[in-house]
Amino acid sequence: MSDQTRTPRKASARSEAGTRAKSVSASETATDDGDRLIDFYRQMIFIRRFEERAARGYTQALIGGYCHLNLGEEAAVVGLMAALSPTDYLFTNYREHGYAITRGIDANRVMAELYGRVDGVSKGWGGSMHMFDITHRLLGGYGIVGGQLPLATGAALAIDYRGGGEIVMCTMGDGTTNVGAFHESLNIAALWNLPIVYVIINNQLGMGTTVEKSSAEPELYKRGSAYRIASERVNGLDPLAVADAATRAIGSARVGKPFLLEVVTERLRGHSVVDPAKYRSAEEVAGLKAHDPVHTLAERLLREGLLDADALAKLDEEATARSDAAAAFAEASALPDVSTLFDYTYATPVPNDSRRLPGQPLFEPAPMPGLEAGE
Ligand SMILES: Cc1ncc(C[n+]2csc(CCOP(=O)(O)OP(=O)(O)O)c2C)c(N)n1
Ligand SMILES: [Mg+2]
Repeated sequence: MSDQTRTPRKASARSEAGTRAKSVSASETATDDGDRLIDFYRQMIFIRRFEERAARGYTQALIGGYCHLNLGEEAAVVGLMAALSPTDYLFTNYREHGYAITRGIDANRVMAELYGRVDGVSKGWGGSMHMFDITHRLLGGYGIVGGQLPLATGAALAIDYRGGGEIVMCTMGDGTTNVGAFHESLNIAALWNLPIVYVIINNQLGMGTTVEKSSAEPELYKRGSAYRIASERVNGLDPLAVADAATRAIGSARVGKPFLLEVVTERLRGHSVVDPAKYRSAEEVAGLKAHDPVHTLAERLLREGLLDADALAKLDEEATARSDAAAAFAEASALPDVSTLFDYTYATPVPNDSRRLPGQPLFEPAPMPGLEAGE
């Protein structure tokens, strides 16, 4: 496919979608910001309580496998999701529970997936890292660091090919910017003017390794310049700032200019629920708590008179009740039947695909030369 055949179709389809942004006066903006902040808080406190409930389910051995939480990243999650249209596509890494919920997937089904039950988003076969829901255009949940990038880039190419007005948002961690697929994907997206926003969720750690120890250029957004991709760094503890930056980034992608957005945030706990994070000092942990985005936003709502203490407590109670209800729903859901283990592995049949069930031998025992059956 040549540039001549692709460019005109893309330009017309996207410029139309890009004009959807509402223009507002300064006074409307102040009121809108208050409403948006309350709404963000409602979503953030829910992610917080949901993730804490998930951690509890893990220690009760009701959740197995890997489990990575969005604790500390709530403002980043809700700000990004607020900017995305329902028809846009989302790819994330394995730290995706908050994205799934905020995208609109029923929290009961998200929790049921963590519990590995049939009512889960991925029918219980995906678990924490592999949520997938085509209705909400969440195209995964990926456990391989950087695995989502080439796929997301391919989805953006598919949109471009069809001439649609949607965009792809692809989130990743800071550690992922050192994987080859990051560079290959950004290069191709820039060359082919793909409608994609790459978002680096910089929680300042890849497992136990800091950005400074792993990245020669720790200001990660600057990596866009190597591919002539516009980029920006934003405070990921402020949901309004994230939403506004994401809106700009998405506007750019809609007109065929890929964007790299770095959202600087923090990870309140270990890499996954089983990591005690002993590599962090007590002072560092205390500092994290002081910047906790959920508490900071609650204080702001109080200070600006947008909510009083009772209203804040009520939102917290609602979030806890919804999380407990999700856990009860998950526990009541059945475990999938083992005969369905391979039903959703591939969309189409694959030659020589092994269908070995747990407990079955790896290979059929080969007949011993010279020995006939029964000898
Ligand atoms: C290709 C590959 N290499 C290594 C791992 C093991 N691993 C899992 S998460 C992780 C760190 C990734 O850090 P980052 O991209 O910052 O994401 P975060 O966990 O902070 O969200 C590593 C090395 C993996 N899953 N895949
Ligand atoms: Mg990280």
